[in-house]
Amino acid sequence: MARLRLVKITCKDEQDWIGSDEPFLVVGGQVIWRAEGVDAGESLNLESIPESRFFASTKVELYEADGEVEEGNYAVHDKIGEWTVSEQLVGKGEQSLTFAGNGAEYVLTFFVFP
Ligand SMILES: [Ca+2]
Ligand SMILES: [Ca+2]
Repeated sequence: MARLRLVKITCKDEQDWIGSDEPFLVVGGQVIWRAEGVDAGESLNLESIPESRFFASTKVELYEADGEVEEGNYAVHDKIGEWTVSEQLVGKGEQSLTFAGNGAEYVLTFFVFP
């Protein structure tokens, strides 16, 4: 068992060409965070999100919403990227992953605790 604790997400490049982004994060198939009005250069604090517990590994996906977000039906939105986070990162300190796709780039910072 491991715990994924998110720290922050930074938008380096927006996905939407006009206006701001509405990014959302999916961990283990569930939306755990979403935001509106995100612009390039912004960094958002994620420390209030409850930790996600997982065995062995969990999938972390980042999308940019165009319209309503329906649980389990994420493919209609713009996928920025996905990573698999494994328990091997336990005790390795603060980690960051870059999600880049569909013209966007975001960096997610997190810890994996035992
Ligand atoms: Ca979009
Ligand atoms: Ca959008």
